[in-house]
Amino acid sequence: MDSATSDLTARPPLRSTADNGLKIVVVGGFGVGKTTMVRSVSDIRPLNTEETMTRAGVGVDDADDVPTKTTTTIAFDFGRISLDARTVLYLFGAPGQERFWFLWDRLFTGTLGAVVLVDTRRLVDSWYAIDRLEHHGMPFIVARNDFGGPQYSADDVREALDLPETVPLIDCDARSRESSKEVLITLVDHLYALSSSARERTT
Ligand SMILES: Nc1nc2c(ncn2[C@@H]2O[C@H](COP(=O)(O)OP(=O)(O)OP(=O)(O)O)[C@@H](O)[C@H]2O)c(=O)[nH]1
Ligand SMILES: [Mg+2]
Repeated sequence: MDSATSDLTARPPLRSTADNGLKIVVVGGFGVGKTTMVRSVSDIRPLNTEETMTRAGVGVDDADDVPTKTTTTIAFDFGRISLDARTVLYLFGAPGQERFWFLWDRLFTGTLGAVVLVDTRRLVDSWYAIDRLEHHGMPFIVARNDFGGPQYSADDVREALDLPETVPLIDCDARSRESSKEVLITLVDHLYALSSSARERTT
């Protein structure tokens, strides 16, 4: 058996009891680890639309802060994870480069919530994502991906991103399946809390 096949069989199939499917997007600036997160957490072999960054992108692709990066997402990433016997998340990773941002509004269609990944070395790159999500009225959480950047306090990050206390902010390592799963659980808990309080207000 080759490694690709064994990799696939190691991933659990979708449970027959799964009847609660939620579409989730992972957004954020260029190179913050969106594709890495979808890859690390997905139960199925993820679909990626990665292309090699060539010299043609110099001056267009802002790769100065991520010098080890050789590919970039040009459409979206797709993965799937079962959180429990009933709940399955369909994960879409957005492309981070500005020239592909026009795809985001389409990706948001039917989405219940979002993870905004941030790199503390480049917090400003996440402003656009937060702005778009607020524009769409879409619930989201913020996850600080660990690139070994400055260890700002949570309050400093909230202030820099103008994040209200009601938006969860957590730390993660997108390369770790467990850590990425924790991010998704935090988002789903947040979505349930929001829908419960909305229900309480209407009763
Ligand atoms: N140190 C560290 N590196 C990471 C982490 N997550 C991702 N990386 C690395 O950062 C680089 C960028 O990761 P990607 O997942 O391609 O980033 P992206 O946000 O999908 O990038 P675009 O789609 O091009 O915007 C890769 O080389 C990853 O290996 C992390 O948590 N820590
Ligand atoms: Mg990507």
